[in-house]
Amino acid sequence: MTIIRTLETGWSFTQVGGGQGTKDGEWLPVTDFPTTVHVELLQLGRIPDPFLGANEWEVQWIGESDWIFKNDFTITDADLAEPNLDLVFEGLDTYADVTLNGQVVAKAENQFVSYRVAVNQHLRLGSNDLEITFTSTFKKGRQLEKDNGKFHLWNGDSSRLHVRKAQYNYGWDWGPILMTVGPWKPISLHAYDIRIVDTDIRCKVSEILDAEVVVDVELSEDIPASISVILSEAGGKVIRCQDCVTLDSRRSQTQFHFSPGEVYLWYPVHYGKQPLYVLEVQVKDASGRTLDSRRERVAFRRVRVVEEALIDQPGKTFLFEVNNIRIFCAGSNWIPADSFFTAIKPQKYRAWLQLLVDGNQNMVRVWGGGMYEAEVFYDTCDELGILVWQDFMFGCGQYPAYDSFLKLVEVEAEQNVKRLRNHPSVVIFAGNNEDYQLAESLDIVDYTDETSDYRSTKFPARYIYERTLPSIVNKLCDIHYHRGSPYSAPGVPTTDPTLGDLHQWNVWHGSQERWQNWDKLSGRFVSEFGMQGFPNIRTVDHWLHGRRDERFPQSHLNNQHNKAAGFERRLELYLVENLTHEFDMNSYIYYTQIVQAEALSTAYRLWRRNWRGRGREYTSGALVWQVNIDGYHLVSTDVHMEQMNDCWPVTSWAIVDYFLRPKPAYFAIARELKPFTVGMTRKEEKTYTDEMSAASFTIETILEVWGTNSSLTVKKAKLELSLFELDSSWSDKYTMNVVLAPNSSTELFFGQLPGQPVRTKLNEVPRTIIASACLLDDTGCILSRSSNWPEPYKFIHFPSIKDLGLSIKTGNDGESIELSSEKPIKGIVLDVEGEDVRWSDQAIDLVPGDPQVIKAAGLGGRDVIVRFLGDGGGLNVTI
Ligand code: BMA
Repeated sequence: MTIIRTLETGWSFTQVGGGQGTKDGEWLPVTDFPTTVHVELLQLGRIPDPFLGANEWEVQWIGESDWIFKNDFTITDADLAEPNLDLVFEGLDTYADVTLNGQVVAKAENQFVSYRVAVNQHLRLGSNDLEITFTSTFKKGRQLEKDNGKFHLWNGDSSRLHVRKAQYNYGWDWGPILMTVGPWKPISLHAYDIRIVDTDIRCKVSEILDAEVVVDVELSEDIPASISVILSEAGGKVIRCQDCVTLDSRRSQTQFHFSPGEVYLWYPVHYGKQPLYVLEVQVKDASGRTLDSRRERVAFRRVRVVEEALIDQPGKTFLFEVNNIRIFCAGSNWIPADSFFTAIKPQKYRAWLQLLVDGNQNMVRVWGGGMYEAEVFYDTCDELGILVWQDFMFGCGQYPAYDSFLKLVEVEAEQNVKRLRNHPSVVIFAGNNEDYQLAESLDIVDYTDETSDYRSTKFPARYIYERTLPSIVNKLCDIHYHRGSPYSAPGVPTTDPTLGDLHQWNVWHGSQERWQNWDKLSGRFVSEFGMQGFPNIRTVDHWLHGRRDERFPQSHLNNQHNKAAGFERRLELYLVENLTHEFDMNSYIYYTQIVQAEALSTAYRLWRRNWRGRGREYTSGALVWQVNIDGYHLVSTDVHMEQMNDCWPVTSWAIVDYFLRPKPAYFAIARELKPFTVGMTRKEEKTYTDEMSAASFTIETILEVWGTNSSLTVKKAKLELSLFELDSSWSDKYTMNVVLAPNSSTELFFGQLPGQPVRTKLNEVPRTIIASACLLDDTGCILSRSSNWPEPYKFIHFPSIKDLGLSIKTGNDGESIELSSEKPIKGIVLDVEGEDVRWSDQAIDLVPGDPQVIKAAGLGGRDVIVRFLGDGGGLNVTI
């Protein structure tokens, strides 16, 4: 049996030659293991917190220094008697020479891989010295760049393209430059007779949803052994147990076909349960002694990426089908949740992913500029039913493909595909993030060439994305491979909205379109789009770190905590186009958050409408950029939101900030992703009555109303459509019974906006009519609400606050509030002084006759601060 001894205590580290933070020859104790240098120096108080103020720039020397980590461990006679002794390094960041008792035993050059080294001949009885010398990744990268060429990129230092390390460590448009260094994953000593080298498990589900599993086992040596495979339920009940048949000297195989009801299928969240099984491989000798065993968690599901012709529209679908159910994928892009990977604890991963599910999302994309995530990330996705889109770790770059680089990539891809392939949540591998887009921007991609080797072209990494990675993925698993994100189809540019996936950045970046035009900017699967919004004021105060004089939107420290090029212009562009706004710190936070909430919820609303049923899946997914921001978390491992501190604080596209405080956009999106929703849009239609005249026309205001239903059955509901004029007491109401088709959207109304006269002159100001729709089930329970206001909001003359009839009542327990009003109110965001509250909703609109109750965990009966459009700078409502 393999005996594993983890080397996690007794480590110390030093800076080679000493430097800014340490003295030459000074060995410092390691507090946490695995670890990296910044984390340790911070624990020791040797560096300032890089996430406060502008301290990022005080710690840049760390990444340009060399570091040694050392440990001594004891070896006994019994250890030495073992036939095999291996040191296993699960992850070294990044360039490292490992010596054992003075002998070099390993050289590492890829952060994303593990290393196993046979060390029998280097070990001695008693104390053994292990030393790992990390050479500066940044300097090594610069040398590689000198030797192999400088290439183009977006974000970071161009030397990163030669280095297999988390690319965002070089700085990104939401992240600081922090070049981590150190033994970032566990190190252990393995003693064994023989070991299982690989278990290739293929859980297959046929078109008629029959399940089977085929298991291939590979041993380290050819010795007489019996190999059995046991499949059990998660609770331990054995379902099948069977011996393998020998395939060749070291490989054996077995397979199980299941009868109906023997195993259950795994479904994405909201579509069914997530039954998980344990598959154990046992290797025994003739006397029945266990030589090795391995346990893997598995599940059964049939996943297809369907690319087929559409009715009435060009191109093809790009949709995920699970167990024959077509799924509208609504989710988020995921960047590493921490600048210092070792500081993110399992509970924090779980808290993030739970937040995603609570926000009615069902997919997460592990973005290519980060890292292949920790095991717990995928385990949690398996358990919660979150679908994972997994990029390979290449992002926004013109990557090389010279031999030594390619070799690193091959090992990395093989190891990581093997590590991830048994997770039922992982449904797609994509070759890279935006590398085809970058190549298109440089005009170095020849889409007519599908056959050459590419390595001698200006886009050499096509070899990686179109040869290396697909062949590894297809050899090692049954998961779909996609050349990149975005990628349309062979021969077609990535901006084609009718094929493959699309990154829609023409809102914010690119041509800076209005978000109201998301419907014209749709794609078959929008895997990125976003809008920035400031985080919570407490988060801003955290990075200001007591600097009250910097507490204004344009301050130096607020700029330091926004890494996006041109962010001031873009934030302001979307503000001035849509709102009138004040410019004090609190107001700026509120208004940018409302813009973000409006922009992102509008996208989900309009794109979900495009999921129109079989053959009409015009848009099959929308993944917001981005769910999280990276940060670090050194001290607390607690997951309660109010205790999340010490993280990287920044203004970014994130919908949840680094304290795991959701921004209003998080809630606005969640409302659009409920199982049943109602959506509205209004459009002006100008018709010329005489083709010879430009002065004679009519302008009609058209209201369109639709419903969505993500369940698999027809939903009967009642639609109540109420209309209010903001500056009069006029109102109107319509009720109709509606039937929502299963797993699609259904059009419910198209016509002139009630109450809005047809205009014949451009100076006729339209009435400020607000439409409010409610979808109710047959018990009168509200399934969904939506309101539609005339835009842009900046034209609206909001009523004075005293005329609103706004009432805020606290529930008896002091932990909920009921909001009601006598006039429509747009964009309500709630807050309190002091400790944050966990609100169940934010960025809501109110209309007369429809009070809303919001849960407020932690409110404790405190006064509520209410912001809304037209509030004149904030209203402190005393309850
Ligand atoms: C996307 C991403 C990231 C970037 C984001 C915001 O295209 O792939 O590289 O952080 O845009 O600019």
